[in-house]
Amino acid sequence: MPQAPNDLPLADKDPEVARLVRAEDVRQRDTIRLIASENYASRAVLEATGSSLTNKYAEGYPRKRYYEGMEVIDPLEELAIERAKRLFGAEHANVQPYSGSPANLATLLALCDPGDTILGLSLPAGGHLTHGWKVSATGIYYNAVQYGVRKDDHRIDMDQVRDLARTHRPKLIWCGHSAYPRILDFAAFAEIAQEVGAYLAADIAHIAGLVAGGVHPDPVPHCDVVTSTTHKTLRGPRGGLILCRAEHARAIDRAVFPGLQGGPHNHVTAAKAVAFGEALAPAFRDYARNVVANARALGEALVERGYDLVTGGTDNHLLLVDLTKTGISGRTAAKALDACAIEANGNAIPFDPRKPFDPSGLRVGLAALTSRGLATEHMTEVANLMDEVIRHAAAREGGVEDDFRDRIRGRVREFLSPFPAPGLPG
Ligand code: DSN
Repeated sequence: MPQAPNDLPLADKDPEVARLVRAEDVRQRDTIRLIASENYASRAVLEATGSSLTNKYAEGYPRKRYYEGMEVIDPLEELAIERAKRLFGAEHANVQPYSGSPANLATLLALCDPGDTILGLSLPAGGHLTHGWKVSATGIYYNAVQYGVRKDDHRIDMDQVRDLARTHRPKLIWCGHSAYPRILDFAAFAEIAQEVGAYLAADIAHIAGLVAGGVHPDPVPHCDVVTSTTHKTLRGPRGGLILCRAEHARAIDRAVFPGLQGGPHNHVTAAKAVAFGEALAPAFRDYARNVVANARALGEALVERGYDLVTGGTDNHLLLVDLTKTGISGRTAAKALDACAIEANGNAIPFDPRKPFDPSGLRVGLAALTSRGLATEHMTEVANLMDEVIRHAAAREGGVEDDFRDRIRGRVREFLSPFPAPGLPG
């Protein structure tokens, strides 16, 4: 058969990009990846993401499109919707959001008018930009009021949520977070929302895999809308998802398209369907349980080595380490760890006296390492490696000596070698 034009493999067509992609494969393989919002998607998810579906336009919804050629795209999107509804027990699912931030903006577009009051967890307390933080569109176009955590135990202050809701009568209340290590009490949020006549929206981007795996309380029965990304603990492709009650289905669908987005990313829709299928399998429940067990075990190992954890520990997949006592910031620690092939991010802690770009905390998540098969007994070595690097950097004003860096990188490579990284070439 003659070869189609433009049909060369990446390595031949564009060796420069191919080299960088391969370098990232190797980096992900040889790094202790602890960024709480990241994971390793399966080979099947990566394959669907890299498929011919990227070539197709499909503005609209199944059976109501503005384009032809939908005999594959329609059943595919229907399959993704059906699996998402089954996975979360939701009345309606929209699988088209490009990611979590557009999903949150679509929720506001669907349920609020510009200028309406919304109430969400503030960014410095562990919330997300899109829950009304001042520099986000959600804080610019809406009258955003923010709740926080208690000063003494750094847990969400439900009394403050209730007081603010009574005073400001928000149209919508957000619950959800990007850096909060404890379980959310969706029933308590729902009670407050009901009392003040607000919609309740949960952003479960970080914990979707834990909810699907049955190790975090379920927001769906309590919320009008539930938004998520699909690529964090849920372990799918980079993308977003909205679940809602049937009464909001039309408003949500119209907000996503044509309100906010154009054509859905069909290759990502296919990969979402694959990920939802994976999460419906019994093995995913074990995965979710192991993520939480690993986070607890790493937290305990760090506490044994003298570290302070915000709230004292964790109920979910992440830890927020307060590095104040070490004398270096979270950002400096993250940079030193990164030099040594241990990847985490600097993160504000509640009431942080430092600036957001150079905060006091280090956020650490266990979703990715658990996907490689690491278990609680391996967390001692993860804690040892982290501790050695942080102490080394703290003694050198953040600096990392070359021979120390090379030694730790070698240890990390050896430590990870029995745990192949899913989806990556060896
Ligand atoms: N940036 C994501 C995270 O790291 O939590 C949230 O948007």
